[in-house]
Amino acid sequence: MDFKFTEAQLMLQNVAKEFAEKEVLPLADIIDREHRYPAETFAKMAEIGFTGIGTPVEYGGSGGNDIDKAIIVSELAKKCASTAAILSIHTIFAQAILKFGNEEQKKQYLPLMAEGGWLGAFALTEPNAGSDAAAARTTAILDEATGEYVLNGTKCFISGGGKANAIIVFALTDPSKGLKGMSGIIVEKGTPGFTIGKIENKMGLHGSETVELIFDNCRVPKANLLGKEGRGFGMAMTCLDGARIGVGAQAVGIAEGALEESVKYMHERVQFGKPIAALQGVGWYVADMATKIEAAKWLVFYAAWLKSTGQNHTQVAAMAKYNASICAREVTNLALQIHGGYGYMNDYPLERMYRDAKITEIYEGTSEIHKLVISRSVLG
Ligand code: COS
Repeated sequence: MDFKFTEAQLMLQNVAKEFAEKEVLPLADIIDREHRYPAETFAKMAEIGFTGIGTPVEYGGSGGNDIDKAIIVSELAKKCASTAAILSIHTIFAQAILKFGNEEQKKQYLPLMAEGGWLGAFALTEPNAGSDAAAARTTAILDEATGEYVLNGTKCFISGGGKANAIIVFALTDPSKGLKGMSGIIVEKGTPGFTIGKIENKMGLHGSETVELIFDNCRVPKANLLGKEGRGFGMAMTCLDGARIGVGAQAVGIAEGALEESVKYMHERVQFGKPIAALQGVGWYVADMATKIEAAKWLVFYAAWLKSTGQNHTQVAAMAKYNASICAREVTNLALQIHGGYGYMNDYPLERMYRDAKITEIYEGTSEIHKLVISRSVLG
């Protein structure tokens, strides 16, 4: 067993830490208050190679694996959960193309996504198909005459969907077969018949836009089919297994950021004639926070290690995300409590962290879905 990051991973962590401090933190409150997508930060993440993390160098990427990705995402999330989410979700597109795409699709999309000119997204959820993803009803019927899929339906709660240049949309190419008739189709921004609907007004993660996607006789070439027809549901689940590690890393980062803020505050804030760090009761909060974070962190990195070494990671990824998201909620709650009235005001970043933490228990699968995945796996 070896619980140490390699030299290269430690260097990457330092680069990510510096980037988060210098480029991400100054915008964190601004994008939160203005509900604004940080395009300039995304461009800088492209320059530094973060947008190509996990994509092989031969396709324009930076190489690296899921451990590297988790390192970057958690460092970004310490300062700004929105920025971490944008990167994490963007990389799902490339991961799906890498795993299921053909050579033309890899050559066409991976360099664009890795070099950061293009943003990617992933669309599975529908108004009546959230946790029950198999209930999705968007269709993509092949028009044999033109060799195009014709998409009809609505996807909702799609992170980054409004800004994405290309999206993997899961739709029924054979509705009579239910989930066995679902396929992944690549839809590019600007395709006639594809429009952005409602832009959601959310509790947190304001820098990461969440939108509705509307497909109204939207025609895409047959060549945009990802993998084989009818394999879409399994592909979506595989992608979500990876995405859940990303959310886990994001949750760990949010919690670590909240602990850092709390430690700083506890040394500065004087009550009853001494810094509150000297008060045993408050110190116990810190003990709880640090313990929860340590446990959550290593479960996330265990899941990332399983994935990056090609092992089955469905159960551990679900455990890692389930546990880390509880950790993020509980730790940000304690951090806010430590800050007292100041924590409730938006002069301090705690109220943003608290709001941002909550989504980690919901998106890329709710905690209840993870318990379902874990229990099915344990029970056999
Ligand atoms: N990896 C690969 N394939 C998987 C898989 C995984 N992790 N999980 C399930 N599958 C496959 C199964 O093997 C099965 O295929 P076969 O019929 O060929 O055996 C198929 O998918 C159906 O699996 P299952 O019967 O488990 O499907 P359910 O309808 O019971 O749903 C859950 C499974 C609930 C786990 C799924 O719907 C889910 O993850 N829901 C949450 C969705 C979500 O996270 N959304 C977030 C937003 S995405 S924009």
